[in-house]
Amino acid sequence: MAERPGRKNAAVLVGLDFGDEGHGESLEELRLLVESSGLKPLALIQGKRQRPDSALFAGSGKTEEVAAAVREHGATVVVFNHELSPAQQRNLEKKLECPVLDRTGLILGIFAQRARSHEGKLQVELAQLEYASTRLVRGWTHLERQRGGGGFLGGMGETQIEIDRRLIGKRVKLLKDKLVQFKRRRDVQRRARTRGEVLSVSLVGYTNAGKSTLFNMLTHAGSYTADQLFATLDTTTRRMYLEGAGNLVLSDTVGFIRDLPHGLVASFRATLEETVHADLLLHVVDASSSVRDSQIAAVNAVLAEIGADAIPQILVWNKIDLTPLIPGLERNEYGKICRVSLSAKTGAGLDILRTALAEVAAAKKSADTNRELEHSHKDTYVT
Ligand SMILES: Nc1nc2c(ncn2[C@@H]2O[C@H](COP(=O)(O)OP(=O)(O)OP(=O)(O)O)[C@@H](O)[C@H]2O)c(=O)[nH]1
Ligand SMILES: [Mg+2]
Repeated sequence: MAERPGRKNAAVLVGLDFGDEGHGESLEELRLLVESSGLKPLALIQGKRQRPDSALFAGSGKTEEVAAAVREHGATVVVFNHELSPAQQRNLEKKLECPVLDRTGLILGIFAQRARSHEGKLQVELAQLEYASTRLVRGWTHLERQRGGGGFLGGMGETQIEIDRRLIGKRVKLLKDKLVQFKRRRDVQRRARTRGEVLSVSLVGYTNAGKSTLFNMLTHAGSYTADQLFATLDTTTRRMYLEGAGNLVLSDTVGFIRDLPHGLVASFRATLEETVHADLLLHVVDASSSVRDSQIAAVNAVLAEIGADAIPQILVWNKIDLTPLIPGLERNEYGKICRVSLSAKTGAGLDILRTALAEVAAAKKSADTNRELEHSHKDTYVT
């Protein structure tokens, strides 16, 4: 399809209300996602429906409205806040005469722009290929161009629309093999790193919750922080010394989001290994968000998906400087620390978190010592 003359990266957004809770917030999230991808949201078309239209998702009247907005704003792409079937996407592109992105395509595009490490790039490429194998992906071309092309999908669009499935299959296998090698190397590194360390802690949480800001405050490292979604893609691990507890290993990881594309979770499993092997998760929450609870639930759902739901968790209510909350610590009925409230930005409450980490480290140390003692008793008994 020839590119229509229009304003560069101008996007028309479409968000339909199917009666789901948090619809308004999900539109705000869509706007942030679109901005994070480098597109300019110029108009938002809304509507109410019982269920998606099988051919066009939005129904023909609404699709006309979208087409009018595309013409009016000279948009070069339309972004749906939903999952579209390959057929719906194709039909819409034909009707609207411009590329159409769905939510998964949008998130994949952002990930492609952000991936820095070799492993991260392979993981994104794998997810993109698995997504692409079912559909046309013209809408990505704007992202590819920004990224400067490159990679298997570089410049994908008009010429490569008909990608040979066999080729995709081969490439997918190659990528998976390479990722297995990375995983082995990572396992060895982790074992070496955690030897002698007291506690390994992984920061997890919804995207933009403030994980990297907190990571930097705790470790004095220079992790990239930004008011955009998915600022961090690669896991960064640092050692930090904690008074009274010794060395901890702290990891900053990719943020989660509601309905994170399944393929993406699967291909990021390697990066998330640090999380799966952690002794403790610090689940960072933007306490100032009106959808804080659903974000917590979305993060827990992804944790379950990667098999990290049984790891002890402390909720970190961050950004309390934007709320009436004050720094503090809460325990559950068993006396275990379950929540710390702080502001990673102002530093208020950080000392409380450090104390909490020291307490967990001390508890683990004494549990480890007891286990060793038990083992040595057993050895004595056997010999
Ligand atoms: N007001 C306020 N802003 C904060 C606080 N902590 C982080 N931020 C801001 O929130 C935004 C996101 O912070 P990051 O640390 O990049 O968030 P993240 O969780 O690492 O995000 P991703 O890597 O995108 O998943 C940045 O603009 C931070 O400056 C806080 O305690 N208070
Ligand atoms: Mg981050």
